[in-house]
Amino acid sequence: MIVHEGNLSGAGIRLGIVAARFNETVVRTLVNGAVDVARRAGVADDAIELVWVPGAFEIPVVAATLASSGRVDAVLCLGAVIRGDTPHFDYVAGQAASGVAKVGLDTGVPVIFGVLTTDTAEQAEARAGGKAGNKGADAALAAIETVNVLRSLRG
Ligand code: INI
Repeated sequence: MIVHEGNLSGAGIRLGIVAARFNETVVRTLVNGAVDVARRAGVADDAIELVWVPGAFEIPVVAATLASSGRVDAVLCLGAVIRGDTPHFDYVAGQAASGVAKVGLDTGVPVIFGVLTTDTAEQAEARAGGKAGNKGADAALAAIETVNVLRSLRG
């Protein structure tokens, strides 16, 4: 049996991060969690490129530009869409999710969905360094594992 699994070594991996400024306090915590885990996994400091965008709706177009630049091996998309804040929650969250998925499929570069979609600010805070962990840190690990499993598959 041939089994491919990606390891969690970040050495030699270049990461792009697209972060949405909306709900900035929460998103900065996701960014810090992602950068901290990436560095501890061996990603070099100068191999991380961070781009801020206004809101989650703008993430896909910027993720597409980064993914097709040839400068990064994976793109982490970080944001927080909170239902209580907006009547157009479903549009913003839905477009962010489907746009991010499309960029990954169109470019072949792993694009990780680290956008919180929650009913309340408290739920978002719990997932950004609170009781429910840090989804930015989880996104960084998912990026590294996916890059490594793709390298194994692509030879
Ligand atoms: N953007 C977010 O990232 N999170 C939100 O909760 C949010 N709310 O509540 O509206 C939000 N809206 C802005 C949106 O992403 C775009 O920036 C805006 O519509 C301009 O295109």
